[in-house]
Amino acid sequence: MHIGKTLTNYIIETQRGIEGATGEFTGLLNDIATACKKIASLVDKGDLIGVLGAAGSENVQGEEQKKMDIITNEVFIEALENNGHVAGLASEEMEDVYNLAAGKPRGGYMVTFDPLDGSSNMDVNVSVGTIFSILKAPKGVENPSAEDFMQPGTTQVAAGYCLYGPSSIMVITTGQGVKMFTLDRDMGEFIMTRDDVKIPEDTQEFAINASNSRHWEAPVKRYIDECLAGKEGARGKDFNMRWVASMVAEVHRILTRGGIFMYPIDEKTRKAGKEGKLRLMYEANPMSFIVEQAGGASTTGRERILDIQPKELHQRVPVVLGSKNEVELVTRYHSE
Ligand code: AHM
Ligand code: MG
Repeated sequence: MHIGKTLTNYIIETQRGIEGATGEFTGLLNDIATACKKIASLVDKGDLIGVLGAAGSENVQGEEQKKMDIITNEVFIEALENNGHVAGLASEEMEDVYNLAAGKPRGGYMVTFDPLDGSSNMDVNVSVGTIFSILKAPKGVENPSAEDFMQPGTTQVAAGYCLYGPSSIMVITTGQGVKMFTLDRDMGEFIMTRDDVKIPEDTQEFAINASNSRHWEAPVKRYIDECLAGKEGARGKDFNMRWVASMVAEVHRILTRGGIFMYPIDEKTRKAGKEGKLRLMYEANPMSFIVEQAGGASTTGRERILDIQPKELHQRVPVVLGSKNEVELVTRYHSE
């Protein structure tokens, strides 16, 4: 039987093509894959091992933490902090940068991550995911500060997510297209199942949380109204709608069959003094890198997300991503 290329094989091959590569990056991606396999197993066992439900605490952003938010954050740290591949970590679940304990070996990379995105879906047995972004640590820095993480998305060395759904699927970009690997649980390996993933440029499917519609800004309202008007309206075609409330699942659907995903800024968010719902450093940037590498587009509605100069670790941004022609249309409506 043909096994297919493992994630490990793929990473080693990729590294061979990079002059001066030391194996540190290969090691780091392997550490991340190990963390994701562990999380896949925990997600799978769910209630059997008592990991569902609230933890009774809040994260730095004042959001209720699920037990799994805390557990998966620990899994990620443990998998990454001992092998000398990273200089520091930052996560949705931790207020400050996580510096390694004195004496632990340091590496040249920094990782930002959301260990369990869409975690409110855990309790209802709907898909969740892990998102990560890999940056280079500034030369010679052993204990990076938040300031050292303030690099625009264009500087990401790699980004990816692991979707825990009917299958667990790891999606990775190192800036040379997008690859998908499906976890074979019997082998304990991620196996490449799609090479060079491309998002169709056009779509008839949109995803937005419509319960916020009364707060939307005019360009968003215009775009969605036109989708809803269907064949008889300005767009001349019918649209379908989806909302999973798990960004990883939405982006995965878009990579698979196209679509547009929007979590725009609205009046309510503005009044609350926030710049959006999703976080730049460990949600919007890695997903934008993946989507652009797959031929899609990603903006705030007003500017390309990857060009944003970050100001803080937990900065929020509006997100409009997916099929190129639709994202460009929404962005044009914002400029008009
Ligand atoms: P989280 O990181 O706290 O899980 O929040 C991010 C999630 C995204 O995955 C999803 O797109 C969005 O929040 C859903 O928000 P809403 O509950 O407003 O529909
Ligand atoms: Mg999240």
